[in-house]
Amino acid sequence: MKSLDDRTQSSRHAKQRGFTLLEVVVTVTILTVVMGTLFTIGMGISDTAIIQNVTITNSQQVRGAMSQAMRELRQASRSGITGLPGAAITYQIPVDSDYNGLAVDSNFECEFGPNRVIKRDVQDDICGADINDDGITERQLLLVPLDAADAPIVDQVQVLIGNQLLVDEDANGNGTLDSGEDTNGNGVLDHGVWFEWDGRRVAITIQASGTSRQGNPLVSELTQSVLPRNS
Ligand SMILES: [Ca+2]
Ligand SMILES: [Ca+2]
Ligand SMILES: [Ca+2]
Ligand SMILES: [Ca+2]
Repeated sequence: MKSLDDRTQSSRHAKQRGFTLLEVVVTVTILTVVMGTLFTIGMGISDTAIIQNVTITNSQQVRGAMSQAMRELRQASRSGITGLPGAAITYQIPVDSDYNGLAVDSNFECEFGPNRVIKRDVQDDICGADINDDGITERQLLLVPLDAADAPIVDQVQVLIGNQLLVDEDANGNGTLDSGEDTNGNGVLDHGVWFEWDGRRVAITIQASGTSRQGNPLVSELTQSVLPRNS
């Protein structure tokens, strides 16, 4: 026969076991909720970090490319600029053609070198696709110096945007926004790179793009205008 103490102890053990089970259930429930919340917050922070990284990278690429394009076109002779409005610009910059130590001739006229082109690395009537042979075409912006015969000098090609240039939305090349062409959903026909006259200045637009984890397009865009020489 159990003593009073034994019964009390046994009852306490039973209570302890029951309470432990209840604790486990409650703990598991709380942990599930907490883990779910932390996971959601974590995903949110991670998404924000990805968006920030892509946006920062895009805008750095755009600003770098813009700075190089502006530096080139600020030196360019206005009369030699062709291709506007368009996705490629051809121009000449001063060189010392007669080797007198200055980019002017004996009459103090500016001496300009052969044509140079800023363009997407795709095939056109200037050169074939992937002229710098790095496997990247559509999403790369290049500065291509040409020789006196207008042939590209491949080993002098400069990469302005490595692999983030927004793909030209005008897939059918008709100059208008057609069904299915608005890849970034902004209702505007975007070209990735575009040059046009803004009075006597050249307006340059460069757009870089990346994607969020959900595949949404993230585009950084910059438009600046530059006054060429003799304007
Ligand atoms: Ca000279
Ligand atoms: Ca390339
Ligand atoms: Ca179109
Ligand atoms: Ca668009």
